[in-house]
Amino acid sequence: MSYTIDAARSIFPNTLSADAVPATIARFSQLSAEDQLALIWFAYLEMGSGITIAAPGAANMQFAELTMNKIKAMSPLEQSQAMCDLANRADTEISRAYAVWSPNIKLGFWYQLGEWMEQGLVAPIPEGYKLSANATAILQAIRDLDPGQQITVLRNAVVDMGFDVNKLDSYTPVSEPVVVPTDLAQRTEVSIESIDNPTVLSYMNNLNANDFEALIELFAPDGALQPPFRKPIVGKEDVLRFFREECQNLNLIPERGVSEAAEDGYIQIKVTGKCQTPWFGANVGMNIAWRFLLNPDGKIFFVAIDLLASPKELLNLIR
Ligand code: ECH
Ligand code: GLY
Ligand code: GLY
Repeated sequence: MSYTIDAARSIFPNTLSADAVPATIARFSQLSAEDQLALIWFAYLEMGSGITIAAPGAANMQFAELTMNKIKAMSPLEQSQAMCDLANRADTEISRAYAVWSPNIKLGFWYQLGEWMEQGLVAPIPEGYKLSANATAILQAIRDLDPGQQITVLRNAVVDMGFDVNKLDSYTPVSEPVVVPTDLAQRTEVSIESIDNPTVLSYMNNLNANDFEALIELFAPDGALQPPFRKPIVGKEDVLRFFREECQNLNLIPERGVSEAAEDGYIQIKVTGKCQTPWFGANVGMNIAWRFLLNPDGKIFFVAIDLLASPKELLNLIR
Protein backbone atom coordinates (compact mmCIF):
# COMPACT_ATOMS: atom_id res chain seq x y z
CA MET A 1 0.00 0.00 0.00
CA SER A 2 1.19 3.52 -0.57
CA TYR A 3 -0.24 6.73 0.83
CA THR A 4 -3.20 8.67 -0.56
CA ILE A 5 -3.44 12.45 -0.10
CA ASP A 6 -6.51 11.84 2.01
CA ALA A 7 -4.63 9.54 4.40
CA ALA A 8 -1.69 11.93 4.47
CA ARG A 9 -3.91 14.75 5.72
CA SER A 10 -4.23 13.06 9.09
CA ILE A 11 -0.56 12.64 9.97
CA PHE A 12 0.17 14.10 13.43
CA PRO A 13 -3.56 14.22 14.27
CA ASN A 14 -2.83 15.76 17.68
CA THR A 15 -1.96 19.08 16.06
CA LEU A 16 -4.43 21.67 17.33
CA SER A 17 -5.20 24.26 14.68
CA ALA A 18 -6.99 27.55 15.34
CA ASP A 19 -10.58 26.40 14.81
CA ALA A 20 -11.74 29.78 16.09
CA VAL A 21 -10.71 31.24 12.73
CA PRO A 22 -13.10 29.31 10.42
CA ALA A 23 -15.78 29.49 13.12
CA THR A 24 -15.51 33.28 13.24
CA ILE A 25 -15.52 33.58 9.45
CA ALA A 26 -18.63 31.42 9.21
CA ARG A 27 -20.45 33.69 11.67
CA PHE A 28 -19.16 36.81 9.91
CA SER A 29 -20.46 35.63 6.53
CA GLN A 30 -24.02 35.53 7.92
CA LEU A 31 -24.02 39.28 8.63
CA SER A 32 -25.53 41.92 6.36
CA ALA A 33 -23.10 43.67 4.00
CA GLU A 34 -23.40 46.92 6.02
CA ASP A 35 -22.55 45.10 9.23
CA GLN A 36 -19.66 43.25 7.57
CA LEU A 37 -18.05 46.45 6.32
CA ALA A 38 -18.57 48.31 9.60
CA LEU A 39 -17.27 45.40 11.66
CA ILE A 40 -14.08 45.18 9.58
CA TRP A 41 -13.68 48.95 9.82
CA PHE A 42 -13.85 48.83 13.63
CA ALA A 43 -11.61 45.75 13.86
CA TYR A 44 -9.09 47.32 11.48
CA LEU A 45 -8.99 50.59 13.45
CA GLU A 46 -8.51 48.79 16.75
CA MET A 47 -5.81 46.53 15.34
CA GLY A 48 -4.04 49.47 13.74
CA SER A 49 -3.37 51.02 17.12
CA GLY A 50 -1.24 47.99 18.05
CA ILE A 51 0.27 46.62 14.86
CA THR A 52 1.47 48.41 11.75
CA ILE A 53 0.51 47.32 8.27
CA ALA A 54 2.91 47.93 5.38
CA ALA A 55 1.64 49.92 2.40
CA PRO A 56 1.21 47.69 -0.63
CA GLY A 57 3.96 47.88 -3.26
CA ALA A 58 3.22 49.64 -6.56
CA ALA A 59 3.58 46.35 -8.48
CA ASN A 60 0.77 45.10 -6.36
CA MET A 61 -1.56 48.02 -6.92
CA GLN A 62 -1.34 48.63 -10.68
CA PHE A 63 -4.03 46.04 -11.47
CA ALA A 64 -6.56 47.53 -9.05
CA GLU A 65 -5.92 51.14 -9.99
CA LEU A 66 -8.64 51.49 -12.61
CA THR A 67 -11.30 50.06 -10.31
CA MET A 68 -10.13 52.11 -7.34
CA ASN A 69 -10.24 55.32 -9.35
CA LYS A 70 -13.68 54.45 -10.66
CA ILE A 71 -14.89 54.20 -7.06
CA LYS A 72 -13.12 57.40 -6.05
CA ALA A 73 -14.97 59.27 -8.82
CA MET A 74 -18.41 58.10 -7.64
CA SER A 75 -20.87 59.93 -5.41
CA PRO A 76 -20.69 58.88 -1.74
CA LEU A 77 -23.95 56.94 -2.11
CA GLU A 78 -22.59 55.03 -5.11
CA GLN A 79 -19.35 54.36 -3.24
CA SER A 80 -21.21 52.79 -0.31
CA GLN A 81 -23.25 50.76 -2.76
CA ALA A 82 -20.14 49.50 -4.59
CA MET A 83 -18.58 48.40 -1.30
CA CYS A 84 -21.80 46.65 -0.22
CA ASP A 85 -21.97 44.94 -3.63
CA LEU A 86 -18.50 43.50 -3.02
CA ALA A 87 -19.49 42.20 0.41
CA ASN A 88 -22.73 40.81 -1.05
CA ARG A 89 -20.81 39.13 -3.87
CA ALA A 90 -23.27 40.82 -6.23
CA ASP A 91 -22.97 40.53 -10.02
CA THR A 92 -21.60 43.96 -10.93
CA GLU A 93 -18.73 45.06 -13.14
CA ILE A 94 -16.60 45.98 -10.11
CA SER A 95 -17.43 42.73 -8.30
CA ARG A 96 -16.44 40.75 -11.40
CA ALA A 97 -13.13 42.61 -11.76
CA TYR A 98 -12.37 42.08 -8.07
CA ALA A 99 -13.17 38.36 -8.22
CA VAL A 100 -10.20 37.45 -10.42
CA TRP A 101 -7.56 39.31 -8.38
CA SER A 102 -5.01 37.51 -6.22
CA PRO A 103 -5.41 37.89 -2.44
CA ASN A 104 -2.65 40.52 -2.27
CA ILE A 105 -4.33 42.69 -4.92
CA LYS A 106 -7.65 42.44 -3.06
CA LEU A 107 -5.92 43.42 0.19
CA GLY A 108 -4.11 46.30 -1.51
CA PHE A 109 -7.39 47.55 -2.97
CA TRP A 110 -9.05 47.68 0.47
CA TYR A 111 -5.95 49.17 2.03
CA GLN A 112 -6.25 52.08 -0.43
CA LEU A 113 -10.01 52.45 0.07
CA GLY A 114 -9.41 52.50 3.83
CA GLU A 115 -6.92 55.35 3.41
CA TRP A 116 -9.40 57.24 1.23
CA MET A 117 -12.20 56.65 3.72
CA GLU A 118 -10.03 58.19 6.43
CA GLN A 119 -9.18 61.14 4.18
CA GLY A 120 -12.84 61.72 3.29
CA LEU A 121 -12.34 60.80 -0.37
CA VAL A 122 -14.49 57.67 -0.13
CA ALA A 123 -17.71 57.38 1.86
CA PRO A 124 -16.89 56.43 5.46
CA ILE A 125 -18.85 54.07 7.67
CA PRO A 126 -21.65 56.42 8.84
CA GLU A 127 -20.76 58.14 12.10
CA GLY A 128 -22.57 56.46 14.97
CA TYR A 129 -23.24 53.30 12.92
CA LYS A 130 -24.55 50.75 15.38
CA LEU A 131 -23.51 47.15 14.83
CA SER A 132 -26.21 44.51 15.24
CA ALA A 133 -26.00 42.33 18.36
CA ASN A 134 -24.52 39.48 16.31
CA ALA A 135 -21.91 41.73 14.73
CA THR A 136 -20.97 43.09 18.16
CA ALA A 137 -20.48 39.54 19.44
CA ILE A 138 -18.33 38.63 16.43
CA LEU A 139 -16.22 41.77 16.85
CA GLN A 140 -15.61 40.72 20.45
CA ALA A 141 -14.68 37.20 19.28
CA ILE A 142 -12.11 38.76 16.93
CA ARG A 143 -10.69 40.89 19.75
CA ASP A 144 -10.18 37.69 21.75
CA LEU A 145 -8.07 36.05 19.02
CA ASP A 146 -4.30 36.37 18.89
CA PRO A 147 -2.91 38.78 16.26
CA GLY A 148 -1.97 36.01 13.80
CA GLN A 149 -5.53 34.72 13.94
CA GLN A 150 -7.02 38.22 13.66
CA ILE A 151 -5.17 38.98 10.44
CA THR A 152 -6.18 35.58 9.08
CA VAL A 153 -9.86 36.38 9.68
CA LEU A 154 -9.44 39.76 7.95
CA ARG A 155 -7.58 38.23 5.01
CA ASN A 156 -10.25 35.59 4.55
CA ALA A 157 -13.08 38.12 4.71
CA VAL A 158 -11.40 40.15 1.96
CA VAL A 159 -10.59 37.10 -0.20
CA ASP A 160 -14.20 35.90 -0.03
CA MET A 161 -15.69 39.17 -1.31
CA GLY A 162 -16.57 39.85 -4.95
CA PHE A 163 -18.52 37.86 -7.51
CA ASP A 164 -18.13 34.08 -7.33
CA VAL A 165 -15.47 33.11 -9.93
CA ASN A 166 -17.08 29.69 -10.23
CA LYS A 167 -20.04 31.44 -11.84
CA LEU A 168 -17.85 32.96 -14.58
CA ASP A 169 -17.63 31.02 -17.86
CA SER A 170 -13.93 31.61 -18.17
CA TYR A 171 -11.52 34.03 -16.60
CA THR A 172 -7.86 34.94 -16.36
CA PRO A 173 -6.55 35.26 -12.81
CA VAL A 174 -4.69 38.51 -12.11
CA SER A 175 -1.77 38.56 -9.72
CA GLU A 176 1.27 40.70 -9.06
CA PRO A 177 4.46 39.94 -11.04
CA VAL A 178 6.72 37.24 -9.65
CA VAL A 179 9.79 38.67 -7.93
CA VAL A 180 13.32 37.56 -8.78
CA PRO A 181 14.67 34.98 -6.31
CA THR A 182 17.09 36.27 -3.71
CA ASP A 183 20.70 36.21 -4.91
CA LEU A 184 22.46 33.02 -3.73
CA ALA A 185 25.05 35.06 -1.83
CA GLN A 186 22.32 36.93 0.08
CA ARG A 187 20.35 33.90 1.25
CA THR A 188 20.00 32.94 4.87
CA GLU A 189 19.66 29.37 6.08
CA VAL A 190 17.29 28.18 8.74
CA SER A 191 18.24 25.69 11.40
CA ILE A 192 15.64 23.52 13.08
CA GLU A 193 16.19 21.85 16.44
CA SER A 194 16.22 18.03 15.96
CA ILE A 195 15.74 18.21 12.17
CA ASP A 196 18.48 17.76 9.59
CA ASN A 197 16.35 16.43 6.73
CA PRO A 198 17.66 18.13 3.57
CA THR A 199 14.23 18.31 1.86
CA VAL A 200 12.65 20.10 4.80
CA LEU A 201 15.56 22.51 5.19
CA SER A 202 15.57 23.25 1.44
CA TYR A 203 11.81 23.81 1.53
CA MET A 204 12.19 26.55 4.15
CA ASN A 205 15.27 28.12 2.54
CA ASN A 206 13.85 28.17 -1.00
CA LEU A 207 10.52 29.61 0.13
CA ASN A 208 12.34 32.32 2.10
CA ALA A 209 14.39 33.13 -1.04
CA ASN A 210 11.31 33.23 -3.33
CA ASP A 211 13.04 30.49 -5.34
CA PHE A 212 9.85 28.77 -6.45
CA GLU A 213 11.54 26.87 -9.33
CA ALA A 214 13.90 25.12 -6.93
CA LEU A 215 11.16 24.76 -4.34
CA ILE A 216 8.77 22.92 -6.64
CA GLU A 217 11.44 20.34 -7.52
CA LEU A 218 11.29 19.16 -3.89
CA PHE A 219 7.75 17.89 -4.54
CA ALA A 220 6.71 14.52 -5.95
CA PRO A 221 4.78 14.84 -9.27
CA ASP A 222 1.54 13.93 -7.48
CA GLY A 223 2.54 15.88 -4.35
CA ALA A 224 0.22 18.25 -2.54
CA LEU A 225 0.30 21.31 -0.30
CA GLN A 226 -2.51 22.19 2.09
CA PRO A 227 -2.60 25.86 3.18
CA PRO A 228 -4.26 26.78 6.49
CA PHE A 229 -8.04 26.12 6.48
CA ARG A 230 -8.01 25.02 2.83
CA LYS A 231 -8.22 21.84 0.78
CA PRO A 232 -4.97 20.38 -0.53
CA ILE A 233 -3.60 21.82 -3.79
CA VAL A 234 -2.56 18.74 -5.75
CA GLY A 235 0.15 18.34 -8.41
CA LYS A 236 3.29 20.33 -9.16
CA GLU A 237 1.70 22.67 -11.69
CA ASP A 238 -1.00 23.92 -9.33
CA VAL A 239 1.33 24.07 -6.34
CA LEU A 240 3.83 26.15 -8.35
CA ARG A 241 1.05 28.53 -9.40
CA PHE A 242 0.04 28.90 -5.76
CA PHE A 243 3.63 29.72 -4.75
CA ARG A 244 3.87 32.42 -7.43
CA GLU A 245 0.48 33.94 -6.69
CA GLU A 246 0.30 33.79 -2.90
CA CYS A 247 3.68 33.06 -1.34
CA GLN A 248 6.03 35.90 -2.23
CA ASN A 249 8.16 37.52 0.45
CA LEU A 250 7.05 35.32 3.31
CA ASN A 251 9.42 34.82 6.23
CA LEU A 252 9.44 31.30 7.62
CA ILE A 253 11.08 30.92 11.02
CA PRO A 254 10.91 27.22 11.89
CA GLU A 255 12.08 26.41 15.41
CA ARG A 256 11.92 22.71 16.23
CA GLY A 257 10.64 19.43 14.91
CA VAL A 258 10.28 15.69 15.10
CA SER A 259 10.99 13.08 12.43
CA GLU A 260 9.63 9.54 12.37
CA ALA A 261 9.50 6.58 10.02
CA ALA A 262 6.03 6.09 8.51
CA GLU A 263 4.61 3.22 6.42
CA ASP A 264 6.20 1.94 3.20
CA GLY A 265 9.49 3.78 3.57
CA TYR A 266 7.84 7.20 3.91
CA ILE A 267 9.01 9.66 6.60
CA GLN A 268 6.76 12.02 8.52
CA ILE A 269 8.19 15.23 9.92
CA LYS A 270 6.43 17.86 11.97
CA VAL A 271 8.05 21.27 12.39
CA THR A 272 6.72 24.19 14.45
CA GLY A 273 7.70 27.82 14.42
CA LYS A 274 6.67 31.24 13.16
CA CYS A 275 5.70 32.72 9.85
CA GLN A 276 5.60 36.42 8.94
CA THR A 277 3.70 38.01 6.05
CA PRO A 278 5.11 41.03 4.19
CA TRP A 279 1.98 42.95 5.21
CA PHE A 280 2.95 43.00 8.88
CA GLY A 281 6.59 41.85 8.93
CA ALA A 282 7.99 41.19 12.39
CA ASN A 283 4.93 42.88 13.96
CA VAL A 284 2.94 39.66 13.69
CA GLY A 285 4.46 36.22 14.14
CA MET A 286 1.94 33.55 13.26
CA ASN A 287 2.32 30.27 15.15
CA ILE A 288 2.62 27.58 12.49
CA ALA A 289 3.04 23.83 12.12
CA TRP A 290 4.31 22.17 8.97
CA ARG A 291 3.35 18.50 8.69
CA PHE A 292 5.46 16.85 5.97
CA LEU A 293 5.10 13.37 4.51
CA LEU A 294 8.14 12.51 2.37
CA ASN A 295 8.11 9.59 -0.06
CA PRO A 296 10.94 7.00 -0.19
CA ASP A 297 12.75 9.23 -2.74
CA GLY A 298 12.80 12.05 -0.19
CA LYS A 299 10.27 14.11 -2.21
CA ILE A 300 7.35 15.93 -0.62
CA PHE A 301 4.24 13.82 -1.11
CA PHE A 302 2.25 16.06 1.21
CA VAL A 303 2.75 19.11 3.39
CA ALA A 304 0.07 20.77 5.50
CA ILE A 305 0.53 24.23 6.92
CA ASP A 306 -1.57 24.82 10.04
CA LEU A 307 -2.21 28.01 11.95
CA LEU A 308 -1.93 26.82 15.54
CA ALA A 309 -4.55 27.29 18.24
CA SER A 310 -2.08 28.75 20.75
CA PRO A 311 1.64 29.28 21.36
CA LYS A 312 1.56 26.20 23.60
CA GLU A 313 1.08 24.14 20.41
CA LEU A 314 4.60 25.11 19.32
CA LEU A 315 5.86 22.55 21.83
CA ASN A 316 3.42 19.82 20.82
CA LEU A 317 5.58 17.46 18.80
CA ILE A 318 3.97 14.20 19.80
CA ARG A 319 2.08 11.95 17.48
C1 ECH B 1 -11.82 48.60 5.55
C2 ECH B 1 -13.31 48.72 5.87
C3 ECH B 1 -14.19 48.19 4.78
C4 ECH B 1 -13.92 46.72 4.53
C5 ECH B 1 -12.46 46.38 4.48
C6 ECH B 1 -11.46 47.23 4.93
C7 ECH B 1 -10.04 46.94 4.78
C8 ECH B 1 -9.39 45.89 5.33
C9 ECH B 1 -7.96 45.61 5.16
C10 ECH B 1 -7.44 44.44 5.65
C11 ECH B 1 -6.09 43.99 5.50
C12 ECH B 1 -5.72 42.76 5.97
C13 ECH B 1 -4.42 42.12 5.72
C14 ECH B 1 -4.24 40.82 6.13
C15 ECH B 1 -3.10 40.00 5.83
C16 ECH B 1 -3.02 38.74 6.30
C17 ECH B 1 -1.97 37.85 5.93
C18 ECH B 1 -1.90 36.55 6.35
C19 ECH B 1 -0.84 35.75 5.81
C20 ECH B 1 -0.63 34.43 6.15
C21 ECH B 1 0.34 33.67 5.53
C22 ECH B 1 0.67 32.38 5.90
C23 ECH B 1 1.58 31.66 5.06
C24 ECH B 1 1.77 30.33 5.15
C25 ECH B 1 2.44 29.47 4.19
C26 ECH B 1 3.56 28.77 4.58
C27 ECH B 1 4.15 27.76 3.75
O1 ECH B 1 5.10 27.05 4.14
C28 ECH B 1 3.58 27.51 2.38
C29 ECH B 1 2.85 28.68 1.86
C30 ECH B 1 1.81 29.25 2.84
C31 ECH B 1 -11.04 48.80 6.84
C32 ECH B 1 -11.41 49.69 4.55
C33 ECH B 1 -12.16 45.02 3.89
C34 ECH B 1 -7.12 46.62 4.45
C35 ECH B 1 -3.37 42.87 4.97
C36 ECH B 1 -2.84 35.97 7.35
C37 ECH B 1 0.12 31.72 7.10
C38 ECH B 1 4.19 28.96 5.92
C39 ECH B 1 0.64 28.30 2.97
C40 ECH B 1 1.32 30.53 2.20
N1 GLY C 1 3.18 45.19 1.61
C1 GLY C 1 2.76 43.88 1.38
C2 GLY C 1 2.69 43.48 -0.06
O1 GLY C 1 2.77 44.31 -0.95
O2 GLY C 1 2.57 42.31 -0.32
N1 GLY D 1 -0.27 35.03 1.41
C1 GLY D 1 0.85 35.81 1.61
C2 GLY D 1 0.62 37.08 2.33
O1 GLY D 1 -0.49 37.51 2.51
O2 GLY D 1 1.54 37.68 2.75
